[in-house]
Amino acid sequence: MKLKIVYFGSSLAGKSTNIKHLYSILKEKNMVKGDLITVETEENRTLFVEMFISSINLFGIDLEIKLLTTPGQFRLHPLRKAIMKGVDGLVFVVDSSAERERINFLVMRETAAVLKEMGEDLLNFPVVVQYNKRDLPDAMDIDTMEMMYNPWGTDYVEAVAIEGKGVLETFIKIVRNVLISKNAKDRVV
Ligand SMILES: Nc1nc2c(ncn2[C@@H]2O[C@H](COP(=O)(O)OP(=O)(O)O)[C@@H](O)[C@H]2O)c(=O)[nH]1
Ligand SMILES: [Mg+2]
Repeated sequence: MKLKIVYFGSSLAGKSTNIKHLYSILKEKNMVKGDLITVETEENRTLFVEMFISSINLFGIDLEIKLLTTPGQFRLHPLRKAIMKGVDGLVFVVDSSAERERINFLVMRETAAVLKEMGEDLLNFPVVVQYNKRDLPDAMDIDTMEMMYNPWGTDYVEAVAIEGKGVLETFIKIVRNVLISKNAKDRVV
């Protein structure tokens, strides 16, 4: 089965860090197909899209999973739309820093708008929320962030992506949620 999973979140939340760590974890287990691809989107080299494909058996199912990050910058709306096309599941990487409260929220709203244009409803989409940067001194407490950033009431993972903490757990949880959602849809049909 083929799946497409997109990591979204404000710029600097840790999306690239997640993807790079995940790639090296899975590569070591021979569970990647090809390289980690980095696409430069701006001349100043600060904006990137990363992508790789994992060939993996999870929950007894052979999966080919395409993983992508989407840039946080609002002016990249068209690019974000292209990346989101055909997405099966989303990881919302939240920067735990209190300073990033507003921008985290705006990115969630922007993502909802992108999905809506595609005829999808973010609130009915398979999502995992990752509270990243738990090591920061101004990291907000989880209960507060749950109220702000998890309207789905879905699984969340506490992460320190630079140390690789929570990275694999986040990935496995989103795959699981996508499979559950697909299974539920199949039964309805
Ligand atoms: N303190 C801390 N910094 C992190 C963590 N994860 C990522 N970073 C740093 O945050 C910055 C932005 O990370 P990046 O993955 O490029 O964010 P992106 O813009 O969402 O792709 C980088 O300097 C990372 O090293 C974390 O868990 N804790
Ligand atoms: Mg990045």
